[in-house]
Parts: sequence; structure tokens; C-alpha cells
Amino acid sequence: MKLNATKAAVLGLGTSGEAAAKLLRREGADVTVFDSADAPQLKERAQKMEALGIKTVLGPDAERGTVSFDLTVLSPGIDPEVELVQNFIRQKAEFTGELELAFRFCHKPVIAITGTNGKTTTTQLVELMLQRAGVRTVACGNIGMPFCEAIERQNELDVFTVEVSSFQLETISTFQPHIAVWLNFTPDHLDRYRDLQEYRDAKLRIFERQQGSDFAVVNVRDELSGLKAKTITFSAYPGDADFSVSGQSLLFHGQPILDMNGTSLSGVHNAENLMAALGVAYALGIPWEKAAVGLGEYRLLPHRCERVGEVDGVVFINDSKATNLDALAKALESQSRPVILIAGGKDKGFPFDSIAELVKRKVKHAVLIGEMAERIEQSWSPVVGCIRAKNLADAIDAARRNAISGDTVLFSPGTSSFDMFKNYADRGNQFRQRVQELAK
Ligand code: UMA
Repeated sequence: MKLNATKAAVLGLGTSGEAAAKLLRREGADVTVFDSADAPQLKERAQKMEALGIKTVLGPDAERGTVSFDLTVLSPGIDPEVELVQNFIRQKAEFTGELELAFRFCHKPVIAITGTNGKTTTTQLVELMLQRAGVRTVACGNIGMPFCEAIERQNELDVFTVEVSSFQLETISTFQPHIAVWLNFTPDHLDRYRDLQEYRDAKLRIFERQQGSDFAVVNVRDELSGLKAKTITFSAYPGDADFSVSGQSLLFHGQPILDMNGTSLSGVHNAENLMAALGVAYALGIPWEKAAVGLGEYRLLPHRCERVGEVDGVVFINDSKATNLDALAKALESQSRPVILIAGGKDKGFPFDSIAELVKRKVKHAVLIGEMAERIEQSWSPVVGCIRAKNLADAIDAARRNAISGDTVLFSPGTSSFDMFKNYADRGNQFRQRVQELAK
């Protein structure tokens, strides 16, 4: 598809905006990128874009433009309510997401993976499983490398493995994954969506364009109906699903196909992630023995229940990737020792009351940080002693003072990091570094 006579606007000069602008430029479009920020780093990136023949408008001017465009690409992290987007809406712009844009240039089958939790782990499991089984693929999308960037490499690939967020799905129109994976759905992102239904509706769009020749690999507990694709189900809980669990064994139609002891993964949520990956193998006709090779080799990324040290018999676990309550609950459920929990962060619009019973069962003391600290204290103080800390270092010190040998200090914030940190990885790295200093 050549875009020689096309005037394209890209909103946002983050990683996805940059990749979208470069793709459009390569295809011959006249591209302008708009970004409301104008920090030095962004200016540097803008200069690089200008060198490629891509125009940029930064800072307050980005929110005032009045020129009209044939195509307007919206970065997934930009909330449609912000002035940058509203200004384009007033000019009757229709938005194409970065995911949708990439798909329009995609000639290979797409495996799209969504869910509130486990997306990144499952995307990586599928990538490694396929690569070890001789299928050429790359993990891209919400995981980090934008789909628009991965498109450049499509001649070397057999299939794309794309982690897909609800934000990206808001702006699709033709996106049709050959295999759509739905891991789970629990409350999140209520700072962007009016309610849970709106969040769920955005996610459900992953199935919107699928046909009978496509596959939907879905968690049976989420009771998805009206799917046009061939449906493959999994569940870690008793019930009727194609893939199920018995002890450490993963079963397909009742027959054992993978022993979790042969992987580095444990816990209910990872059983589901593994079954979802095996569902992809089934859809692609990959034998179980071949699928097992990559799944067995896989090692979890940092910040996911990562043991980062032990001081005087107290184990410290970094679960900074827990950016919603369900992830925090799963981390707590998998703890067998008494827990000093460090939680809190950005206010994403959901209360912490719903896990108070679990906190009561597992947690000796809760140390609370960030924007949410006061609200969490209101929810949990009837069931557990709460301490408020002004920053992460103080929180770690308070947790250590209140822990005795045999306890675990679990840093599982339950919400996102942006009130105090660059992102969850920065937050987790700071936690790890501080614990390693204590261990010296
Ligand atoms: N911006 C404006 N005006 C505004 C608001 C933002 O111009 O009013 C600009 C910012 O200054 C910034 C740009 O928009 O320069 C940011 O765009 P973006 O947030 O879309 O960020 P990207 O760097 O393009 O990253 C996005 C995804 N981010 C989000 O969805 C929040 C990344 O997922 C993804 O890896 C990347 O595209 C490549 O596909 C991150 C994420 O947090 C990991 N995702 C959420 C999650 O997993 O929960 C959905």
C-alpha cells in the first residue's frame, strides 16, 4: 500500500508514535507528529524524525493545530479525553491506532494476546515455543517493540506474536488476528474507562473481525459468547474446558501433555498462561513434544514475584509488575510464609476493599506508599496494621523493622507506578537495589 498523496498526522511521539511515523514515511506519506510535551529528550527524538523528513510539533502548539489530515494515527497511551485529541476531534478527525496501522501493512498471520494479567509472560512463552518448534516469529506490540516496527521484518517471519492492550484495541477497524488469546479479565484502568464494562468492551474487540477459519483461545471462566472463530478453552479450575490442570500436570481432553515441573513456572496464573500457549500450539498443529521445548526453556522476566534477596532470614520479593489488584491477589495467594506487604501507587480509580479478607489471612503488616496510601489504609486498617511511608526506601526500612526471620517482604503494589516512578521497571529496580544494599 503506497501512501504518496497522503497527509498523515501521528499523535504522540512515544515508541509507538515514532514507529508509526517511520512506517508512514517509508510508505511515502507526508507525516507530522504532534506531542503535547517538549522535554529535552523528546526534542532530541523530534530532531531525528526531522532528519527522516518527518515534521514535528511539540508542546502547547501541538494542541492548537488547525490543518486537516487524510489519516490520523493515535498512540495507545493517549487518553481520548486530552486536549491534543479533542482538538483533532473538533476538526472531524477519525483515528486509526498504531496497531491497526501496522495490521494494514501485515501479510503474515497474527497471534494476538490480551488479558488483564499475564499478557507479557504468555506472549514471550508463545514466542519461544514457536521459535523452538521452527516457526519464525517475534514478540511485539504492547510488550515493547511496536507492531509498526516489527512489520519491517515481516519477510523474515512466518507469524507475528502480538501483545495487545485494551488501549490499542480501542482504535482498530480491520484488525483480524488468526489466533486471538483471551487470558483473563479483572478490574483495571478505571482511570481511563468510565466503568468495567467499557474496559471489557474495548478488550472484546480482539474477536470483532475473526471468522470461522480463525481461532479463539479463551479462559472458560470469562464466559465469552458469540465468538465466530473456532474456540479452544482452558481453565485452571474444575469444569469443562479443552485444557485443564491436575496437580502439576496440564491436560488436553483429560490426557497429560505437559508437566509444570519441567518448566520454571508455578501457580494457578502460570498454569493458565501455559495452557493458553499450548492452545496456540494446537491451533497451529504443533505437536505437544515440540511445544514443550520452548515452554520448558522459558524463564520469567524480572519484577514478577522475583526473589531479590534475603536479610536475616527475611526474604524480599519484587512484584512491581503487579499494577492491578488481581495481580496483587495472585502474588499474595502464592505466599506460604507470613507477609509484610508493601503496596500502593497511582490512584487508578478502584478501591482495595475487595481483597481485605485475603490481606487479613496472609499479611502481618501493610506498608503503604503513593497516591493511594490513605485510601488503602481506610480499606485495610480494620483487618491489618497499616504503616504509611513517604517513599519506597522508607517503606523498605519499615517493612524490615517489622519483619522477623521466616517472614517475607512482598513488594506487590496493586496499582501503577506513575505517581512516583518512571514505570513499573524503574520501581522494581529501585526496590531491588535498596534490598541489595541492605543485604551487604
Ligand atoms: N502525550 C501527548 N499528549 C497527552 C498525553 C500524552 O502528546 O495529552 C504523548 C506523551 O508526551 C508521549 C506519548 O504521548 O510522548 C506517549 O504515548 P504512549 O503512552 O502511547 O506511549 P508509547 O511510548 O507509544 O507506548 C505505547 C504503550 N503505552 C501505553 O499503552 C500506555 C506501551 O505499553 C507499548 O509498549 C508501546 O506503545 C509499544 O507498542 C506500555 C503500557 O504501560 C508497556 N501499556 C499498558 C499496560 O500494559 O497496562 C496498556
